[in-house]
Amino acid sequence: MIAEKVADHFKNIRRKVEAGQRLDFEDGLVLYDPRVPLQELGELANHVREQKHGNVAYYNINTHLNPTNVCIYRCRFCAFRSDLRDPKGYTMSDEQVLARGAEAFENGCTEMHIVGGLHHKQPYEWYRGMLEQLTAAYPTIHLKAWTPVEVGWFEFLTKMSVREVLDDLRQAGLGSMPGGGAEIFHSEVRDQICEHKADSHKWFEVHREAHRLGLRSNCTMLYGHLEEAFHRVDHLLRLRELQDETGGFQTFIPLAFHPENTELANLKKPTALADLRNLAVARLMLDNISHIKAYWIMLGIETAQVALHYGADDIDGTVRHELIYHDAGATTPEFLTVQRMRDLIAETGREPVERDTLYRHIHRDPSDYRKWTVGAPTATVGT
Ligand code: V47
Ligand code: SF4
Repeated sequence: MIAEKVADHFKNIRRKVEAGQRLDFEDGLVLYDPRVPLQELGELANHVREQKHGNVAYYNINTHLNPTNVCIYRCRFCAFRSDLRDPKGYTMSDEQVLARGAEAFENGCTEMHIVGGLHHKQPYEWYRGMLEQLTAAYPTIHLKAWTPVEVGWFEFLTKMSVREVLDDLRQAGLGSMPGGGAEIFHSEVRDQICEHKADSHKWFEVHREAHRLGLRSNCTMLYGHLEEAFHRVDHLLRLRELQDETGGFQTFIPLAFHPENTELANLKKPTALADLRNLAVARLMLDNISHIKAYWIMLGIETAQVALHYGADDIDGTVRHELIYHDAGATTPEFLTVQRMRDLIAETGREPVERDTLYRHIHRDPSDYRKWTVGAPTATVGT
């Protein structure tokens, strides 16, 4: 497309967005065209973001738990995984998992984000048991756990259906599902970066079933590796389609590829400009997903701050014990204090609001920060 055509098409996109009309595949390709000025794209995404969320920017108080890094798969973008006998390999005992629960409780966490490798020697009961034990010991902490990759593995281990596995995990304490394992759905790319693990059909089957059971979930897209713009637009449209059907996605998180210590270490990490473009395009294309998350661990604090004016309304949580990005070269701090989190949002002119995993407002007891009450959901999921 010649430059004038791109400019005309972008004008048309602006008219569509202002009229509340849905963007299509061709529009998505134009938004990714570097000739569309990032500043103008950001302004349009910010317009939608403010229509949906006003001046509010969300954060939560959470921690990560990666119970093992031993994994049967070898995704080419992954620096976290390990073999069983590798000195880096670890698998947590029940006591270690519970100690993490105790630490989360002491820190006032409302959420534990639990994902890890697929350990070929650990039974399904180990994975399920940790949800059950954490829920029994710390019932106020929401467990956002496992991706379709793990659920597919549990299906294999137990011979239960996806629905039965999810129902069983829910009874053990599963509160919702994180967005991982999505990578890039298009098989041209997926077959090159994670050929063996859950394919796009499995990923959508698991989220569809989870939504049918009333569980909420998140969704992601890993960008900046072997994919091209049309793979990304295809990815976003597939997510939008499931959201039309179920309304169960809460937030979309674009994930920038970190190449260090991976099989794709020859590639460069995406620039901050690419990060902001991905966030803005997502805000414009995913008209039916409420929240866009600028995951500060991955973006860096400065880009996450700018992102709050490029379509994002959430910067994730205080986070502790993050491994997936730090193993792959992330230089962000290991965690942020609540005050730092609030300050960095306030510095951008946005109003910091603490949320729980389901985007309900959290009101802390001023005399004991480990006690809180929960307000109404901030927005209907799917709007
Ligand atoms: O699926 C793995 C990605 C994901 C690398 O739901 C990498 O709230 C970049 O899904 N460089 C897991 N990305 C993380 C994830 C997530 C993170 C924060 C919040 C939520 C949420 C979900 O991380 C994986 C994969 O796409 N990943 N290795 C890497 N080297
Ligand atoms: Fe295993 Fe997940 Fe890493 Fe793939 S991304 S190798 S499934 S830990």
